[in-house]
Amino acid sequence: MSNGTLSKREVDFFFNDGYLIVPDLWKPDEPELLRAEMHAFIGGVVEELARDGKLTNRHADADFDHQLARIQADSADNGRAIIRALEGVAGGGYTGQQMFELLRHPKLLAAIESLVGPEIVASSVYRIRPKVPGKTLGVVPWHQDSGYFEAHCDQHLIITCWVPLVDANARNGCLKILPRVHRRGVFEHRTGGNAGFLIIREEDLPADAPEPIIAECPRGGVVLMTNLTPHCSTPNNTDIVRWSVDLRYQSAEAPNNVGLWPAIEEEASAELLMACYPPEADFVIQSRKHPERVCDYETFVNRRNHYDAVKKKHYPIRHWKPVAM
Ligand SMILES: O=C(O)CCC(=O)C(=O)O
Repeated sequence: MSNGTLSKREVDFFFNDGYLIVPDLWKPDEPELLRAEMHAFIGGVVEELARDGKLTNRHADADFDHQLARIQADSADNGRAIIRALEGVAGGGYTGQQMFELLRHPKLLAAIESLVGPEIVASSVYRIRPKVPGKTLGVVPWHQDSGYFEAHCDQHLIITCWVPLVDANARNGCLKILPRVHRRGVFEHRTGGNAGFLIIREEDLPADAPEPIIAECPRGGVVLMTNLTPHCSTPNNTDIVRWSVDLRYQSAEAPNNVGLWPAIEEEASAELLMACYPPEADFVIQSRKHPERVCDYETFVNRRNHYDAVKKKHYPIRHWKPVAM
């Protein structure tokens, strides 16, 4: 098994097609630590719900893939409460140690280094996506990640690493990717897509685009995409939760807010608004030039919590029109 460094062929494919599926970055059971940690976290939330009299069947015998699905089937409110606890208010709340271990996993960083070089900044814009069976909540419409980022970052490469924690396939709602259109800039996005996500309407996607790729990826693999690669995700028609996390990285030369600790009550400063996604904290995750700047777990948690407190203030990102217009 490789150390994660991508071959020239893989790098060329990524830059040509705007994505790359590495089906075997890890051994299939390597994401087990994060799965186990999140399963324990869910167990804690389930206990709280039971204590508050909101839940009687904890489905404690169910494994990580099934427990949330069964609780959700009993009560959508309880399912939502668990997802909210995991995701936090803005989507990326979970800061367990294993989340950080994944973010700084040497194989993942070796793959990222192949694309952006050795000085790597990780973004707090990472998301846990528990797509529960039969619900439309986790079905994400067509978008480019740059639709969510500041326009001054459109020219910079921000890598999305989509890491499935189950074997992700068309039945349980893997990603769909539009290849080879990532050099055509940011397409028109609209607000008010499914579940509040941004959407690129079909008519705003390039008519001459190739057929979308069904980006199936086994557990242990990763799907890499650029910030300009249009993608969406499909419904989960199975009885398991389609667990995944998506992580984002960029070269330290791309705009970021590393080292900034904005005052909680402060209006967003110009310096802070230089980041590609100012509401959330960036941090150095690998540096050969300045190893002393590499973030440790404690700083990671502190930065995340700090920005959580600040980001409730307004940070204008981009002003897209509503979908109905
Ligand atoms: O996991 C999904 O279903 C969607 C993920 C996504 O759109 C993203 O990572 O940008």
